[in-house]
Amino acid sequence: MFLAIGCLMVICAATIAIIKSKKPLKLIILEAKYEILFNAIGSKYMIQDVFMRKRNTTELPMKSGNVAVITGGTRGIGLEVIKLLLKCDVTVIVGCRNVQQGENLLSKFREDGIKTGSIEVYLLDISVLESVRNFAKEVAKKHDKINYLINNAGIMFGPWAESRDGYESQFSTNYLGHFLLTHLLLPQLKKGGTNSSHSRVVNVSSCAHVIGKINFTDINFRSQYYVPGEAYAQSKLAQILFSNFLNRLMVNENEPVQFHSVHPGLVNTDLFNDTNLKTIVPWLPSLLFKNPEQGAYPVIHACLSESLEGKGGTYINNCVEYQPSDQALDVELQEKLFNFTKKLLNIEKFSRNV
Ligand SMILES: NC(=O)c1ccc[n+]([C@@H]2O[C@H](COP(=O)([O-])OP(=O)(O)OC[C@H]3O[C@@H](n4cnc5c(N)ncnc54)[C@H](OP(=O)(O)O)[C@@H]3O)[C@@H](O)[C@H]2O)c1
Ligand SMILES: *[C@@H]1O[C@H](CO)[C@@H](O)[C@H](O)[C@H]1NC(C)=O
Ligand SMILES: *[C@@H]1O[C@H](CO)[C@@H](O)[C@H](O)[C@H]1NC(C)=O
Ligand SMILES: *[C@@H]1O[C@H](CO)[C@@H](O)[C@H](O)[C@H]1NC(C)=O
Ligand SMILES: *[C@@H]1O[C@H](CO)[C@@H](O)[C@H](O)[C@H]1NC(C)=O
Ligand SMILES: *[C@@H]1O[C@H](CO)[C@@H](O)[C@H](O)[C@H]1NC(C)=O
Ligand SMILES: CC(=O)N[C@H]1CO[C@H](CO)[C@@H](O)[C@@H]1O
Repeated sequence: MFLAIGCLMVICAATIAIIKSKKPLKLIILEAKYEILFNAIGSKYMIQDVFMRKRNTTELPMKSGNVAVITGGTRGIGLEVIKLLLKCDVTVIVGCRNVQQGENLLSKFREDGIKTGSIEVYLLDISVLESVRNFAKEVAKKHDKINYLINNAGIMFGPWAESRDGYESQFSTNYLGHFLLTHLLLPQLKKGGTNSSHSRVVNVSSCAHVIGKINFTDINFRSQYYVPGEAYAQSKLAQILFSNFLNRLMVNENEPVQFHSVHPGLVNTDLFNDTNLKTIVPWLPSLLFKNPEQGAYPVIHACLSESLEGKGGTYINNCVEYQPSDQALDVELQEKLFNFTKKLLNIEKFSRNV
C-alpha cells in the first residue's frame, strides 16, 4: 500500500520534473524508463525482504586470528559489517578516504561493549587507481594472509563525473577499483585459504544488476545520453560477472579462494541521497527499508557461513542463495568483460594462468 503510493508519487513527480527540465525527448524517455525499471525491481526485492525476514540472519562464529579487508565502512552497511566482524574476533583492515574517521571507529565500538577484534586503517580512494595500488602495498607489507576481502565501497546515481583516471564515476568506484584491488590482493587471499576453509571475496552488488547491460563500445557513456541509473546498473552487473568468472578461475587453478556477490536488501543509507525516492518521499525508506545492521547480515553470511564452504560463484539475497539475471551467468560475457578490464588496467597476468 505505502509502496504503491510511494512509487506512484515518485514516478509522477519525476515525470513532471523531467518534462519541466526541457531535455531532449529521447533523454526524457530514457530517464523515465530507468525510473520505472528501478521502482519495479526495487519494489519486487523490497517485498521479498519482507517475506524473507526470517531468513536474513546468520550465525556469528568466532574467527580469531582471521584477517578481513573492507573498502569503505565509515558509515552505512560497511560500518555494521565491521562491527559484526569484530564481534567474531576478526582483525579488520579498513580502507577509507578519511583515516581519522576510520580510526575513531574502534573506540566507539569498544564503548559499545565489543571487546574482541581489532581495526587497522589505511587511506584508500577506490576510484583512484594509484590510491588502490598504495593501499594494497600497505596491506601486503603487514599481512601475508587475508581471509576475507569485502568490496563494499559504492556510490549511486549523482550527476555525471569522471574519475581521476578518466572513467565514469560509478564504473570506476563500484567496479574498476575493486577489480584492481582484488587482483593485487589475490596472492594474500590464496595464502589465507585452505582446502577446507576457503578465503572469500564478497562483492556488495545489487538487485539493480538485473536491468544492467555492458556497453563495451562506450563503457563511460561519453557518446550517449548519461542516465545515472543505467550506469549504476552497468557497474553492478559488471561486479557479478567478474565474481563468477574469477570463481571459475580459482576452481580451475585449484586455489582455495571463493567469490560471492551479495544483494544486501534495500537498506536506508546515504546511498539514496541522490535519488528521487529520497527527495520526493523521504518517509518511504525509513518506513519500509532495512536498517544498516539488517543489511550487514547477508554480507556477514557470505563471509563467515559454514554452509557456503566450497559454494563460490553464488549470489546471496537475504542470507540465501538466489538466482541472478541470465546475463550475469553468461560465461562468454564474463570472459569478454574480464579481457576488456585487464586491458584497461594493463594487467599482464591476473592470476597464474590468465
Ligand atoms: N543501501 C542499499 O539499499 C543497497 C542496495 C544494494 C546494494 N548496495 C551496495 O552496498 C554498498 C554499500 O552501500 P551503503 O548503502 O552502505 O552506502 P553508503 O552509506 O553511502 O556508504 C558508502 C560507503 O562507500 C564509501 N565510498 C564511496 N566512494 C568511495 C571511494 N571513492 N573510496 C573509498 N570509499 C568510498 C563511503 O565512504 P565515505 O564516507 O568516504 O564517502 C561509505 O563508507 C554499495 O556498494 C552499494 O552499491 C546498497
Ligand atoms: C567484485 O567486483 C570487482 C570489480 O568491481 C572485482 O574486482 C571483484 O573481484 C569482484 N568480486 C566479487 C566477489 O564479485
Ligand atoms: C587441495 O585440493 C587440491 C585439489 O583438490 C589439491 O590439488 C591440493 O593438493 C590440496 N591441498 C592440500 C593441502 O590438501
Ligand atoms: C552503446 O553505446 C553506443 C554509443 O557509443 C550506442 O550507439 C549503442 O546503442 C549502445 N549500445 C547499447 C546496447 O546500449
Ligand atoms: C545525505 O543526506 C543526509 C541528510 O540530508 C546528510 O546528513 C548526509 O550528510 C548526506 N550524505 C551524503 C554522503 O551526502
Ligand atoms: C579472452 O582472451 C583470451 C586470451 O587472449 C582469448 O583466448 C579469449 O578468446 C578471449 N575471450 C573472449 C570472450 O573475448
Ligand atoms: C527484516 C529484517 O531484516 N529482519 C531481521 C534481520 O536480522 C536481524 C538480525 O538478526 C534482525 O534484527 C532483523 O529484525
